Amino acid sequence: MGILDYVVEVKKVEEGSEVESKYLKGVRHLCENGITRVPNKYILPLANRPEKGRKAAAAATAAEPTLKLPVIDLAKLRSPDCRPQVLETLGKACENYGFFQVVNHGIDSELVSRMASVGKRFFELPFEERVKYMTNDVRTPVRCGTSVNQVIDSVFYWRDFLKLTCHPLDSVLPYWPSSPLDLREEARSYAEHSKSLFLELVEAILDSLGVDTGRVLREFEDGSHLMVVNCYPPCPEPNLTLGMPPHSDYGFLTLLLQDDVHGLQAQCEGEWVTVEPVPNSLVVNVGDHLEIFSNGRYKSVLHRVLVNSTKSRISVVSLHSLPVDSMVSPSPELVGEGNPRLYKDTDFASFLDFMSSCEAKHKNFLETRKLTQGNKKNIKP
Ligand SMILES: O=C(O)CCC(=O)C(=O)O
Repeated sequence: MGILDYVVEVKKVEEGSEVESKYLKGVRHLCENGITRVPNKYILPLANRPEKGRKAAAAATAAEPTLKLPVIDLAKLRSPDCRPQVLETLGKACENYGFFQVVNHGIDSELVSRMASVGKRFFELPFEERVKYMTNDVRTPVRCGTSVNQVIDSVFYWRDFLKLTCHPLDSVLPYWPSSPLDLREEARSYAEHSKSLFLELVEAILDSLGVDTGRVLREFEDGSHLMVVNCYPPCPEPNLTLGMPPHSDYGFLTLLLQDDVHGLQAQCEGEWVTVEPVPNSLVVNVGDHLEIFSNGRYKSVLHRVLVNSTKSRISVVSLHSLPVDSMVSPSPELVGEGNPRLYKDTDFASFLDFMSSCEAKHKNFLETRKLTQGNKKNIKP
């Protein structure tokens, strides 16, 4: 769907209901027009709300159980003496939490701040500027939208997003927003650094799994890379809604830059725990493809985002994986006697189609895993 289709769609909805069209324009637009209650469109059924009985004002504060993620120090990873110990910590983090935190990652803190700042300023642009990039076509190199999948979400989530395809960088760059004026330059530089960091982390992860790195690493160099800037404006009744529903990420690894506002929660031993923002660090989580590749040893864990009543929150998510035309399967080294193959081969493109056709709350890998595990006939020994 192109921009004209989008405008037609907004218009159609407008004719049917002026109220509905407001929601397609995003949460920021809604807030700019002044609201004091959460509209029905965003009110989750009781069972899916952040926490029954949770006080609105206390949303996403230090009163929530918080999680200090295992820390991976890249400076130590690069030191031959310390590397084995760091690889052990990394392996345990991926097995037990599916999440870890990277410090001394080498991405200049000024660049990190400039990226967060330009992302924030994009959402502060007038609606007329942002609407240019609003489309439901998931194949466009730039896409601005709201909720998770605004075409099929029955309940909307309190989140606006800007998605930038980052590979191949030179070809997609001319499509990225030309406003704010520094967006292309900062996002390009951040994307390049994020890719290098991803390659370094993947090499360490393959090492920690005992997998031959050469062949796989070459594939990742040409791998898929999507950057998502998320904006979660303050919400008058944060106990009624979520910024993002429980979901897992489809890729191999996700690198998350979050500002100092609490919001991200990961599922840990059946409980939702808030991931404590740590200055100058990046949060990294295992994606579905790594879970498949590791034959279930590393876990792609459900996570969600809470909103709060006072502060706007910005995050920049970098989703990295294999090339889109590749097949994702358990690594041969990790399948054998005593280690039956747990996942069938997954064609990346169909996986993406499957994901984009699901309602947000079903958009998690556990559903797919149930399908694959239930369908044991298709699982090769
Ligand atoms: O904003 C966050 O902290 C997490 C966002 C997220 O999970 C996503 O974009 O998939």
